[in-house]
Amino acid sequence: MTNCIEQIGFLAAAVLVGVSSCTGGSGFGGLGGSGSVNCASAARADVAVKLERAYPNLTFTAPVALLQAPADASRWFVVERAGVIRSFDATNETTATSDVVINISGQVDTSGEGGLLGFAFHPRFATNGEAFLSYTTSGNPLTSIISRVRSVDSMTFDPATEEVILTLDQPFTNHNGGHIVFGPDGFLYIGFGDGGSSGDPLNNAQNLNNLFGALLRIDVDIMTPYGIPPDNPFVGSGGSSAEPQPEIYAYGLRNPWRFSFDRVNRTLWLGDVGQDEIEEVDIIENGGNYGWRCYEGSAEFKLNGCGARSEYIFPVAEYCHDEGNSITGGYVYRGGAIPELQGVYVFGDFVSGTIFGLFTDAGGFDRRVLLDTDLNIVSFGQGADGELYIVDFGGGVYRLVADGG
Ligand SMILES: [Ca+2]
Repeated sequence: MTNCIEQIGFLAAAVLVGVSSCTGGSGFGGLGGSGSVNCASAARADVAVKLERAYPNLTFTAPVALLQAPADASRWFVVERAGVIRSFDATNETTATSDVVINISGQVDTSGEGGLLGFAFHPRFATNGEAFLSYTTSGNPLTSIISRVRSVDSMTFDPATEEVILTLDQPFTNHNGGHIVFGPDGFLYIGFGDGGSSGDPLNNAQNLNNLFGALLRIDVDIMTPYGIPPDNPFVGSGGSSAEPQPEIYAYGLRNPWRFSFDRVNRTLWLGDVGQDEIEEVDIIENGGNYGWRCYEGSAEFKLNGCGARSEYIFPVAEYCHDEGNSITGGYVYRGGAIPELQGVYVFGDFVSGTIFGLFTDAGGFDRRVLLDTDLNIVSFGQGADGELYIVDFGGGVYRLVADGG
């Protein structure tokens, strides 16, 4: 390969499978620009783990997410990119049956990196039957939709119950973000990418007057279509196109691809997909600016109009494109099967298939390789019991287990 193919996230990343590295082409002077990026490959973790195929009789079509309903370990729910959500019996390892929970494929546009990209149960799903969808529909070229659906049987959702609560017209078909998660505070967090193309040509992620390149936080339980949590950084703003958007919780993101809350200490972890050189793990703070298009990871990218370096929050871990090309954020391990991983943030790379662990050490975090796989790791899933699962975009679900051998 002589050119650096622009890295645009989980779908375009598929094109890169088999490309061992990406050479140059970013135009910012390379990793030496800041002198602070450590491109050394991660060492092997001293923890014996392996993957086992979970529910081997089930294969899904372009799955992008895996989750359980709040405090309910009885079933798993799988989000298929084309617009179908399925569920299956989590207690039957040999089950060969999955049931359609909802099918909105007729309104989902999978152009570029589009699709049904996120699904979240309301924290009180057991009593209110509410869940939320995140997908792209046809627009100019795409429009991102966040909507509420309601279940009357705790198992399926009638598309006729859908209530759109937020829309965002996408200028390009890539970098749609799309992950949605309820926080331990009961608010809905929504990740949106920078709007797409390459290098954030519209300067969206640093612009507070739009919702691109940001993590949003809204209250779906008050007002219509939603309210703004009182401690959002721009609460009180009118929210016109000339003002900061009150939904923004954090910004300066390129394409947040999966984020999660540590279920013990509530830390919010996020994987932000890089441009040509660097993939990053961020710990998200209220009001934080995570740097993109001024910085890619810790490296300078395009500094025109940017503030002092101290105004940005830099990754707690990053890796260069010799180790992978598209980060997939995971979870802090809180299961019981692998005691050595307790409290370790586990994440992966869609292209290289590597699974990493971010171990705490005296100086901060130490990124180590847990496993090399040949999977297209598109998401992690966390069971009610805290165990971790890996979703292969090729269709299978895998479980991270101790390697007793
Ligand atoms: Ca960043």
